[in-house]
Amino acid sequence: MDWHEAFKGLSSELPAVAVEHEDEERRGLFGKLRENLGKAGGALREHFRTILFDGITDELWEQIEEALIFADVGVEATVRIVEQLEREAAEENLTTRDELLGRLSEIVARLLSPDDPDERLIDVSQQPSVILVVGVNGTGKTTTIGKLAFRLAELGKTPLMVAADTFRAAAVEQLSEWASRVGCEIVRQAPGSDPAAVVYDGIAAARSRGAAVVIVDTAGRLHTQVNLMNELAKVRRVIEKQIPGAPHETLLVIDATTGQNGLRQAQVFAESVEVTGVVLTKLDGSAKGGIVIAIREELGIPIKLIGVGERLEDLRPFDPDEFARALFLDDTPAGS
Ligand SMILES: Nc1nc2c(ncn2[C@@H]2O[C@H](COP(=O)(O)OP(=O)(O)O)[C@@H](O)[C@H]2O)c(=O)[nH]1
Ligand SMILES: [Mg+2]
Repeated sequence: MDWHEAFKGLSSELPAVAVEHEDEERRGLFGKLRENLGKAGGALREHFRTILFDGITDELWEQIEEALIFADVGVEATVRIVEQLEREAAEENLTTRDELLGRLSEIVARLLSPDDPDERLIDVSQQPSVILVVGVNGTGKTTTIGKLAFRLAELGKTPLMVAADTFRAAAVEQLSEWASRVGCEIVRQAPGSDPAAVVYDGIAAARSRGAAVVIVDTAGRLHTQVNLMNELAKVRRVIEKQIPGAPHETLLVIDATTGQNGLRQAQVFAESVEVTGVVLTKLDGSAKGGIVIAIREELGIPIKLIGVGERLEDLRPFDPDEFARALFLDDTPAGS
């Protein structure tokens, strides 16, 4: 999936430079994802290599279940996936390793695909659009904002960053560094300021300067979790008051290496703020990848973006088919 397909509301006339860039990226996309996913995909494929596919037995299904659970897929989702695989294998007489893993990858891809394909898009159709970024400290919020702003700028949607993580002085500095790397504007105040006030200024600035997308960084930890959730709710209200219907996106950032703990974080945030999508980061690290499936299955929130490294280019739109193939299949499929 290409970047220009990841957004709702882009002009169909893309800057030439962005298109060129995407052409380059499309080449070897699959191999690159595989490479980027590193251990995340590797661990699961490795695990499957140890399974002998020499006959459809209960033991085979148990081994597949074990591999999925080990990869953070979660018990409920695993049971559902393996039951489906068993059913389809029986109906269609699938027996070989290639047939079974191929089907497993298809089942997972289906499961990861929202019923409405538009649901996975990031809405930047309003002028300005507001994207609120939330999540626990250290998950990769600020880094993701830098990477997302980079892509938006490339696609001709001028971003403006708002440093509403005022709790830590370093957080404002870090976001400012990303802004200068991307070459976009940032609205900030002194550390300790009221985040709602910074957001108010940010939206006013975006309006007067004609910025297309306002991306709001937020704190990931306060003195208590209740404080944090109250603050996020207040920030939301300030945004909504200035622009009815905003924020147009609330992206929850989750560190994939935290496994099932990431799922619990997601639950807490989803209950307090209206999360419209998940950004799953650090899939290039020691993550086992299956958490993508657990989040989609158990929370029903679409995964919109994945982080696969620390560089500006290391954010990608989430593509269920591509992702499932990278998790389960060894061979590069024809056509990619
Ligand atoms: N390997 C890797 N590191 C990441 C990724 N995203 C963020 N990081 C790193 O995670 C750390 C915390 O990121 P930061 O953006 O400061 O998190 P925040 O506290 O949520 O704002 C930094 O060292 C980032 O470089 C990713 O996709 N892959
Ligand atoms: Mg931060």
